[in-house]
Amino acid sequence: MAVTFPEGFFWGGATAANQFEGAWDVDGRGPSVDDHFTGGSYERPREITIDIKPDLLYPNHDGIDFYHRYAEDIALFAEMGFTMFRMSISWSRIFPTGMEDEPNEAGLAFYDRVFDECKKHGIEPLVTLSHYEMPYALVEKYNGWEGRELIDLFVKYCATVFERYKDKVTYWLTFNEINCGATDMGNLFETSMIRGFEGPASEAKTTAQQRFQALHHQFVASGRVVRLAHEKYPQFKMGNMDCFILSYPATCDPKDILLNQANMREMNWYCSDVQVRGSYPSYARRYWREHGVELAIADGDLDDIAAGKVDFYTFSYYMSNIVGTHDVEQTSGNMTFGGVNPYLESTEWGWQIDPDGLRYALNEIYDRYQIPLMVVENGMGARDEAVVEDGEKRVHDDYRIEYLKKHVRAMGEAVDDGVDLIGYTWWGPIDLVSAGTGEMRKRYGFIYVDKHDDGTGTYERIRKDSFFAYQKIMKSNGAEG
Ligand code: BGP
Repeated sequence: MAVTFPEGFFWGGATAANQFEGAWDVDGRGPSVDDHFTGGSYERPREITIDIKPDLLYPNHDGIDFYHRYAEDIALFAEMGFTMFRMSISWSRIFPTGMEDEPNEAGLAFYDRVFDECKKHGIEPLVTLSHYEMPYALVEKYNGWEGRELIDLFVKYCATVFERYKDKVTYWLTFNEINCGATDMGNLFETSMIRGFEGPASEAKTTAQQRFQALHHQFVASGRVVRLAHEKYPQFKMGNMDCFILSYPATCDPKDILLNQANMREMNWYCSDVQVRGSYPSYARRYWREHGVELAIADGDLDDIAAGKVDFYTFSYYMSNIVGTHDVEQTSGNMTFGGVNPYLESTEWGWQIDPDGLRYALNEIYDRYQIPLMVVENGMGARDEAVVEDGEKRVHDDYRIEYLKKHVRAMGEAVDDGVDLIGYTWWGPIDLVSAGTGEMRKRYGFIYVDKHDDGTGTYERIRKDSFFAYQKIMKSNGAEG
């Protein structure tokens, strides 16, 4: 039986400003955190530099030049059949240091052009307000989200873009993968607590106290922003965004079951419990105590969190792993995410491919929250090559088509299970710079971009085989997956 997705289901792709816009110092934009991260590679971690040195490669400075090619790219998305386009606004385009009284008009005008182009093609924008970056000046002054001052500055920025784009954007997400900020894994991007640090990003360390305090500030900021949206713009739909890394217990030893429960709470549930339910979960207190965390909670913070419950839940889903108390072999790759599951295959980067896990995750999330869900990132990074055949450039990426189809089928099963799933945006529908490794050769796109890690390339866009596969899926509303 073919899968049936609901009428009006959103199909599309997801991007982030810092990974693809380029034009990092154009039209008044201030440097963001990500401009201080060098490129990296499979073997070499990205580095953080206090000064931006011209002799090092900063791939995000040019990205894939969406800033100048947005019309061509959105036309390609429309040709594929997108009904939704997830993108982020670069905070430092709007407030170059985050602290100005007045916004930068040229930055605001750029997103007007992008939203107008989407509208022209009948594509609904889904806008992330903060995707792995903030004005770098806020890192220098406040050490990123460790500073409580960030709350007001973020609310000011959001109020500005809400008012400006209120007739063009309905769907908003506050923070990308907010939960990564609590773990060691991604705290540098999410919370940007890197003041004064220089060297390999993997060696920059923060304490649990700093991370959970920074997260608290983000929760309050998110709560205030959602409340503002609900009060002033009732047509807006506000969502959270979590990085869902599903874990299974390695064995049926009850100790493994408990360990997995703790892992799932820390990694996947802590943040969404706060943002969906509007309060800290009951297990938080013990967790804070055992990790030496003493949160400074100001008067009114918990009210802001309570008033800021999101309307829909969104997440990224790439992989699953296992956790256990016995010997568990760890996945290998340049970023590892837990134990090896012998039943699954991995990408070259060690990310274990698990479409059934997506169905399982969707059911678990929906059982817990009972609000509409969107998968706003899912995808497969691979080293694609453009080849010339019959005088035309082509990219054959069957592995990506297989990955896509299996995940679409898994979502169809979840819909059939009763999950209220309303959209799917593939990560990196056009090749862009990898967040984790800072390289171009980890490609996710249905559209190839001729840009390479050695700095060469024409930026030409080429349709991959997967472009046509996704087109078919979207055209048939998931039936031809
Ligand atoms: C998510 C991020 C994205 C994106 C994606 C793929 O965690 O939200 O920004 O980059 O992962 O990760 P990577 O680029 O490291 O392959």
